[in-house]
Amino acid sequence: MRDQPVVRQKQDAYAGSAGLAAVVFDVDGTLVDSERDGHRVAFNRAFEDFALPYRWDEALYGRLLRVTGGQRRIDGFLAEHGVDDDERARLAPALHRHKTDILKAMVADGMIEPRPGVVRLLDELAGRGCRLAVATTGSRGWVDQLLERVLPQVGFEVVVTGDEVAGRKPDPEAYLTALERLGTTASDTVAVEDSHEGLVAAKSAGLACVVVTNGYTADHDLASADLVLDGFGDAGSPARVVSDPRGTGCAGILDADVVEALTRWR
Ligand code: XBP
Ligand code: MG
Repeated sequence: MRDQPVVRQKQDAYAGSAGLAAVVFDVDGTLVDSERDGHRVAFNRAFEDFALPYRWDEALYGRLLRVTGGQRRIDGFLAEHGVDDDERARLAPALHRHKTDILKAMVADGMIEPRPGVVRLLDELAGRGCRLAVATTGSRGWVDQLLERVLPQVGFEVVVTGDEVAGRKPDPEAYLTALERLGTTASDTVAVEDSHEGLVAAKSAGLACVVVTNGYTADHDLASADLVLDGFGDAGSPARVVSDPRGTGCAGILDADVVEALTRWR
C-alpha cells in the first residue's frame, strides 16, 4: 500500500509567476549536503554495529552513490564482496533499517543543515505562490523528519520518497508521481537536482532541470541540464555558473526569476 502523499501544508490555489506552477526539489545533495558526512557515516556505523568489517571511505562512497537507494547500494556492495543471495536478502534490509535509525538520530541532533542559499530560494518561490514539492530516492523513514527538522517553515505540498515508487532515479517515476499529485504539468514545473541520475530522472519526466553540483557530483555527466551551478549562491557569494544553455543570464544566484525563466524557453 503506497504511503498517502504527505501534505505538509496546503498552499493556496496556484498564483505563481507566469508559467511557473511548481518546483520539485531533490533532497540528498541538493536541499542538504547529506551524503559524505550524513548517510555515509550512518552506513559505516551500521556496519560496525553489525560487527561487519566494511567501511565506506569518501572516495568509495562517491562510486557507490551511483546506485540510488541505500538498500540497493548495500546489496550491490555485499554482492561485490561475495555475499550470497540468501544472506544478502536477510542482511541488506536489516542493515538498511538500522542505518535509517542512525540517520534519524543524526537528523534529530541537528547534524544535517540546508545548503547555503536553499532557504532564500524556497522563501522567494513560496512568496510568489509557487508550489513546492520533493522527489527523492531517500526513504520515507527519515525524509519527513529531515524536512521538518531542517526546513520547518517550508510547506512542501507533495513529498515523494524512493520507497513508494517501483523505479528509483534515473527512472522518472518519482517525478511523474510528483506531477500527478501536484496536478501540474512538465511544462510549468521545474526540477532542482544535484546528480546525473537525478537529472536523467527529471528530464525523462519532461521537466526542465537545474543542477546544483556538490563535491560528489561536480564531475558527473550534466550535459542535458538546463542550467548548472556549483551552488545556490547568495548576495556577496555568487556560485559559479557551469553552464547556462538556455541563456537565463544567471549571474551565480539561483533565484525565482532564473527558475521561472526555465519555463519560458520550452
Ligand atoms: C540519494 C539517494 C539515497 C541516499 C540514501 O537520494 O540515492 O539513497 O543516498 O538514502 P536523492 P536511503 O534522490 O535525494 O538524491 O538510504 O534512505 O536510500
Ligand atoms: Mg540527490
